[in-house]
Amino acid sequence: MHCRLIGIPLQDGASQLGCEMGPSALRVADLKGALVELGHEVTDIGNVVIGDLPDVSHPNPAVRNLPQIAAWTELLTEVAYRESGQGMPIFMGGDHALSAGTVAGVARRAAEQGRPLFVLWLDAHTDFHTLESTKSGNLHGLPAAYYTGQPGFDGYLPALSHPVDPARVCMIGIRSVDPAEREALKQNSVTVHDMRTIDEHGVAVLLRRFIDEVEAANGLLHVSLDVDFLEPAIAPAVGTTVPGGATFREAHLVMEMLHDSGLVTSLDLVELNPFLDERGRTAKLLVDLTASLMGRTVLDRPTRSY
Ligand SMILES: [Mn+2]
Repeated sequence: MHCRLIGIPLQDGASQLGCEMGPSALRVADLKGALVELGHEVTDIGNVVIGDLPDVSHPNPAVRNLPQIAAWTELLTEVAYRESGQGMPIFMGGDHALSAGTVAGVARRAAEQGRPLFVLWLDAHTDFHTLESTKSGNLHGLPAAYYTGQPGFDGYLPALSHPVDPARVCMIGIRSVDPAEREALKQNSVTVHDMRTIDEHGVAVLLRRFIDEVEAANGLLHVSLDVDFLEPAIAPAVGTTVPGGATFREAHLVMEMLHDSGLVTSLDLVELNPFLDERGRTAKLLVDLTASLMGRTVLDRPTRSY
């Protein structure tokens, strides 16, 4: 596999500063080395940066940093489209607002190949707010609504050429949903597995179902991994911790199953805030999880005939 590492020092979508250091922390934790060790070819294209900001504002006074997020979304849509034609892009965030652009870009690539795009959203939150519904005004809470083509973004964020069918989005790890999001999710057919569902069924059963769907449709699979998907005790470096997250074992199982499926074509690593980390342990965990996704296993499991 040819991996393309893309640094996205975006922090304007989050309430706390620090995510702009995310790409640096992932480099220091040697994401590239971990992938090379697995036999992948790796190109780090460096960080991308936005230029001039558009003159745009929204009537909802809570909305923060809209011109910045509009500029990032436009840039990242182009970057994701371009890089997904070169190999497997790994987007090193940066806060989760970046997925508005990365998913839009890989969706354009998928459409060009005549294949449906599926999105696996590993997160504590559904990030399904619109510009009208957000109360915090932090635009990292909107990307899933944007890339599935929910109303209210026209004239504020770049026009979406290829919205993702909400029925092809699966969210796992959810444990914090605002009422407005709950309503919007109900009206769309997004699959949402909260932590209770994971406890009752086990994450493997839920993920297997989704992987089978992607495979049956000959789809491309984009994985968006938010640090707050994980239990805060093992991944403290995030500004939006919610107790009760995925354990170390659950997270690695998800990544190993995704690797076995051979379906993943692009990856976001988002919300890493190194300012909140403890001696780099969250950055190192993200590198290890990415390595699991890209083929690292503890032991080979040969099939025995006896
Ligand atoms: Mn998120």
